[in-house]
Amino acid sequence: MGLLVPILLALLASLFGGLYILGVFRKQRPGEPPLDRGSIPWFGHVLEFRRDTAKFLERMKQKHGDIFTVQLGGNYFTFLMDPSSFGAVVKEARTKLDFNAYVRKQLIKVFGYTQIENESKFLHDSNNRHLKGDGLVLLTESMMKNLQNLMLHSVGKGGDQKAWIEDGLFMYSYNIVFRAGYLSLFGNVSSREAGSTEKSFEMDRIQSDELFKEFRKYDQYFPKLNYGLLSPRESIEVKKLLRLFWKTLSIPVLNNKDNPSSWVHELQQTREELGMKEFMQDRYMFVILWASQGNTGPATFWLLLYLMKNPEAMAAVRGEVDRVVKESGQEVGLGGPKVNLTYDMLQKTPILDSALEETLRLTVAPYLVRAVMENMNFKMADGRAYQIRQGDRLTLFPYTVVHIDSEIHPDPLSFKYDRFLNPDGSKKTDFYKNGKKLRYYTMPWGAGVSKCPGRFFAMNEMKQFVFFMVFYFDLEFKNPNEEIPDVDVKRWGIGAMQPTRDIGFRYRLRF
Ligand code: HEM
Ligand SMILES: *[C@@H]1O[C@H](CO)[C@@H](O)[C@H](O)[C@H]1NC(C)=O
Ligand SMILES: *[C@@H]1O[C@H](CO)[C@@H](O)[C@H](O)[C@H]1NC(C)=O
Ligand SMILES: CC(=O)N[C@H]1CO[C@H](CO)[C@@H](O)[C@@H]1O
Repeated sequence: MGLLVPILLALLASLFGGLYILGVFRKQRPGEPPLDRGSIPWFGHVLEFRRDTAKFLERMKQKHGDIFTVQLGGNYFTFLMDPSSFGAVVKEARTKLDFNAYVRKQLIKVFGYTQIENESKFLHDSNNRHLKGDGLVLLTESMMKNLQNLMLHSVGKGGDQKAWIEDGLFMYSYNIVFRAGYLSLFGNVSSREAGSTEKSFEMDRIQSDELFKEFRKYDQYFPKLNYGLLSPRESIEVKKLLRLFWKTLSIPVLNNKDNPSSWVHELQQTREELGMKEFMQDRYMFVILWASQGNTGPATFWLLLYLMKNPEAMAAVRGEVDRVVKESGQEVGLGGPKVNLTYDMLQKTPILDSALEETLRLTVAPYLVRAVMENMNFKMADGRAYQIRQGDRLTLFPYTVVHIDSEIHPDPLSFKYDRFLNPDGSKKTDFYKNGKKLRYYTMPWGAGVSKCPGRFFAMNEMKQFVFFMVFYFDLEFKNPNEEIPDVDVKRWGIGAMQPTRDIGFRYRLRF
């Protein structure tokens, strides 16, 4: 009897503790946003959220208004659905809303990588030094050379130069942009090692293609991996892939390459100097490969697809591209030199810029997540204030809230290549909601401290690829009545969306 009471008490305590952890007792306190825990303890709404995030958030918004808290897999996420209030999140101090606290956990879970002290400060320093200004010019030049190698190596080399070549538009775009981007950042096979320059170009083509095939496998597991939903068999497969990437990108291998970018070089150097173990440096190299190559290829696919579907847009972009080449004074023919597509030429393409911005609006859909570091009082643009609890996550999903809001972007699901152009040909930046001009009218790169540092390079890469495609080639759908495919809804929140199926197309030299 004497023992029974403490045992019962302990049981009760652990039962309550368990229920507490499952989130059963959490109630909306006065001043907090509406709370929707969902019907399943701990998991909350995670199934519906995963099935189609955009649809789920639309439903929650109808039900609760423009701020609410939902339970997802043991965590509470507060979604802010009012674009005019985004600035208050983006500009909040790091002591209250921290980006890195969330990223650190994801990096361990998804990439097996443990951050160094002051990781984000070191990253920012390197970004500022090498992804802008002169560093960006160099990277862009590398990208051009690598694109020429991958896309145009057989041009003017005999064979039937006017033959059509068939491929899948998604796989073709993703493959080329991934490989050229990878070679530009991580360096190419040295001619010393290959024996000749010609041979080194060929080895770059072969090795980058092998890497892409493996990367694509990991990429397809990524949504499940990100949510911890892999089956045991898939987990084993993913670990195998990771080991392969770590080997391919290992420090000795990279040290042997020619022309690595100063950005990647410095990121690695910093870690070495701080005494990071070499295996962890290798893992970091894959984090960088993933961040830099996972989105540009898919986004470029959509851009090319929308241009092919919209003859007027295609004609406008092609006219601009032809003019830019002509004005550069280059004589381009089959046997002659390839277009030297310089950084300066890329600054003279407002129509292509607008078509790209429009594509990103329609097809790039990241979440922006911030960890709430202390209880805070959050003020919305219209003056309402809410208590947000420490330990929760404040989240923005600009795709639903900004990109496809019909008040901000009329006829929001249509591709309009000149949506971001003023009548005088300059970049359009004034967009309104409730009569107020918006600072954040499209957000493919995120915002604030976590805003994508690679965006200038990314835009150049995508423009360079499309520039070469429309300048050098006639493009046709295999099926003349081809439709725009649906997006794979499992990828909401990750970045650039991918199509549910590929599109057959063919290309052949224009001249
Ligand atoms: C279309 C192409 C791209 C898109 C749509 C994109 C989008 C994004 C977004 C939305 C974030 C922020 C994530 C967040 O707030 O949680 C991000 C972060 C990042 N991106 Fe990009 N990105 C692209 C290409 C690139 C490229 C080419 C590079 C490198 C050259 C790059 C390097 C990075 C890095 C290093 C971060 C992490 C920043 C940090 O932790 O502070 N991205 N990107
Ligand atoms: C990290 O930053 C803090 C504060 O700026 C500094 O005191 C510390 O030495 C830094 N650590 C490293 C490894 O640089
Ligand atoms: C391409 O143009 C750049 C900038 O004008 C120049 O530095 C470079 O030498 C040119 N490359 C070729 C192959 O003509
Ligand atoms: C495709 C490409 O850019 N190859 C380069 C690799 O590095 C060597 C050595 O610097 C260059 O000569 C190649 O042009």
